[in-house]
Amino acid sequence: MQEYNIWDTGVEGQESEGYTFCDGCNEVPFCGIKFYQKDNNITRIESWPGFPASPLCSKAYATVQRLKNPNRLLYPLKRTRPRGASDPGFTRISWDEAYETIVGQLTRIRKDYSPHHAFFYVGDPKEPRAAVQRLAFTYGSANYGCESSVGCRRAAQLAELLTYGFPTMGNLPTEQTGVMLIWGTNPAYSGQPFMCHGRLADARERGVKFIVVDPRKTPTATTLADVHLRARPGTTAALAAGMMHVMFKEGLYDRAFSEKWIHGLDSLMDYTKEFTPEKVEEITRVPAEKVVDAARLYATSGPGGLLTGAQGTTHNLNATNNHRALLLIPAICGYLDIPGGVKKSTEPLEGMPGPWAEGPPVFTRKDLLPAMQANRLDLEDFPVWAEKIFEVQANHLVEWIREGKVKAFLGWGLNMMIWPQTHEYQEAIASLDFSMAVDYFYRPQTHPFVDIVLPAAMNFERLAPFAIHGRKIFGRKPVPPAGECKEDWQIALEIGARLGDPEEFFNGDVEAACNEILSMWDITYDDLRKNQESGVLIPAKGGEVYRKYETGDLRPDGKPGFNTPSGKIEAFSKVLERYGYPALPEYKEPMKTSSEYPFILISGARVPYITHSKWRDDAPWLLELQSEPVLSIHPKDAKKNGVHTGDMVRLKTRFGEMEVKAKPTIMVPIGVVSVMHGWANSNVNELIPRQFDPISGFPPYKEVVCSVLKS
Ligand SMILES: Nc1nc2c(c(=O)[nH]1)N[C@H]1C(S)=C(S)[C@@H](COP(=O)(O)OP(=O)(O)OC[C@H]3O[C@@H](n4cnc5c(=O)[nH]c(N)nc54)[C@H](O)[C@@H]3O)O[C@H]1N2
Ligand SMILES: Nc1nc2c(c(=O)[nH]1)N[C@H]1C(S)=C(S)[C@@H](COP(=O)(O)OP(=O)(O)OC[C@H]3O[C@@H](n4cnc5c(=O)[nH]c(N)nc54)[C@H](O)[C@@H]3O)O[C@H]1N2
Ligand code: SF4
Ligand SMILES: [Mo]
Repeated sequence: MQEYNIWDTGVEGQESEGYTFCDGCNEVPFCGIKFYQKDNNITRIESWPGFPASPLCSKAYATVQRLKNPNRLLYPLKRTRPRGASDPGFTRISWDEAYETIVGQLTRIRKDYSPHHAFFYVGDPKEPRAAVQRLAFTYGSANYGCESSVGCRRAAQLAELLTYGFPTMGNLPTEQTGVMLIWGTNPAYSGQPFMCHGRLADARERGVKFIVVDPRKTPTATTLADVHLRARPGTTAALAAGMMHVMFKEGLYDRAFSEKWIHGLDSLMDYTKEFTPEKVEEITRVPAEKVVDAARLYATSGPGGLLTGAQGTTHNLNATNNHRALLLIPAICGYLDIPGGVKKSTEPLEGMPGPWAEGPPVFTRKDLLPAMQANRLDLEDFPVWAEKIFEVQANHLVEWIREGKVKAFLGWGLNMMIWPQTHEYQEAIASLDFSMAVDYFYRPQTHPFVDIVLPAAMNFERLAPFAIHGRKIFGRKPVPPAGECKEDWQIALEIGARLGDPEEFFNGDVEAACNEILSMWDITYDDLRKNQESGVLIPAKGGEVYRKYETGDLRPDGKPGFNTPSGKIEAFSKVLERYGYPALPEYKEPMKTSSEYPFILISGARVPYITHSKWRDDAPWLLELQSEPVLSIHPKDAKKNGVHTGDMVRLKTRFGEMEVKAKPTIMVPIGVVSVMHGWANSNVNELIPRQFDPISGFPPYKEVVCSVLKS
């Protein structure tokens, strides 16, 4: 096996430069870090000059503190006491022993059962993915999943594919944009992939109008919104139907476009008839006149843009249809793929569907997937998902393990608290023949339930993957890994090399694997080194083309139209109809409040200094900024319940309960409370049921009803 290919890290006693990307919010290599190091210590960092995403936020600075954290995993570990024991007795082992165990188990499982009985998984970190996908598919398993096939971006993407035939989270306003619709995202704090609050504020200065849909008074809403629609969580389909009702009734929609390009326009018009502004007010708690104002503003101030979140609209039991409904608003206004509207980029980098969340198909060996489609575990449970999304919907893992359909679980960046009723996944994974996890730190909510824990090199210490921004590619200049840490790609490649054909896995050489991908654009990692700061631009073949539904550029067969079964935007989805689901984006009433459970619970709305389960003891600097989870409750609700700032309260649903500190704030509306997720000692996902949207399989992280009582 080849040794890790480290770079010249400079002369002893002298400071030298390095380059890497921040992985602080689990975005694909997003913001660039230029760092200075001396004697294997990072001495300072700054925003990478010329890198498209900057400036760095507090979490990037915390990656320096994280690097030298004394609690870091530095060696491979194996468990010596029973799985789930309070002290599982992890002891240090060599990489050889770790690999022999893993490869031995994978070989046995392939022989005794099938390769599909091994489930490969990557949590929210995007960087390990391409290598892990190649490992899973080459080993022969159809069953690869990720955070997005538990509860992140892909449900919205499923809605986009069913409705528009292409994925889009919308885009930033351009010079032509007249109005923006921002639905269920708070880019002032988070946001994917734009982190664009400043650019939105600039657009507002230019006169662009903003409609923001969010139950909470977020900084995005308070700084941008001309109209803020504070819809009750989970009621997106009703609000969207109400806005379309007004547009249809007042003749504000783009009739010529809609009649030509929307499949099921008449049924949509029929369906939205009953969603009068008054009825929509009753359902969503948005005043009727605001529904009318928003509809008029959006339809008459175009071109209109759209910005949606990865998950704000899909963390409920009507996820797919809620998201489908909102997508139809820009569609009936004729704003799709026009300058200033909802653009579908003409020039993505060839061979790269979306940087790193999904690896380059040629490299990841996606060509092996069609022959394995019948072996996907989600095929029966979530057939629409299985048809459209290559990652396996991973929420029925508990059942599959109980039924003996999964025997081994291999996780990179695995956090078991991601799942609703976390303990059921912990118990299920603990009952497997074999499991392993790769991480930066030992995680008490996850690692006691697996057999082997491997130490991952951090952002400053790895070469792969390189960064892609639009058509520009940037390489890294790392320092050597601490202890015996290895980068995620190297671990995946070395397992692959030992499993079978070492050539297929570049003999474990990360740079050779990167070069295989870079060869798609006729460059090598050395070219990235030669253009370290500026990156390498891969020139586009042509200019931006709009209205591609007319030119045939949206469909693989080159015919005009959208890439859907009808060739049109599908208000009425032929795919959903084929599987017996509601074909129109129907509204479904969320869980009902009662005197016992009077509040609706939003769990996991993002906060600036924390990403999910990370950054607690990892980086004490950030812990100083956000030291504990809090529950936001409206001051009037707090007063009614005798709750004051800083009081401990008992948050309870029919499915679980926990203690948390209360923070009365007008950020949440009356009747809604919001709590942070990812805290090991108050894991809100134990309060969320294992119930799922039947189409996407998404859990109701932002729908469940609850009570709040002073402890
Ligand atoms: N209640 C509730 N639950 C939610 C959500 C919510 O809003 N509410 N949001 C959902 C969403 S959108 C998401 S994305 C998920 C979060 O998805 P998770 O997968 O739970 O994300 P993290 O908590 O960041 O966990 C990542 C783990 O990977 C490790 N890690 C970080 N970077 C790397 C790396 O590069 N390599 C390796 N090997 N390990 C690494 C970290 O140390 C951590 O242990 O949670 C989902 N769950
Ligand atoms: N600082 C930080 N940044 C992050 C992350 C992080 O944990 N911390 N996580 C990263 C990840 S994995 C993701 S997925 C993205 C998430 O990025 P976003 O999707 O922008 O997530 P949030 O900032 O929580 O914004 C979602 C908003 O949806 C609102 N909401 C809840 N229910 C509904 C509803 O039914 N309808 C509407 N219209 N709105 C609703 C919430 O009040 C919340 O303000 O952020 C990424 N960036
Ligand atoms: S927004 Fe902050 S945490 Fe996210 S990549 Fe950029 S610097 Fe890192
Ligand atoms: Mo996410």
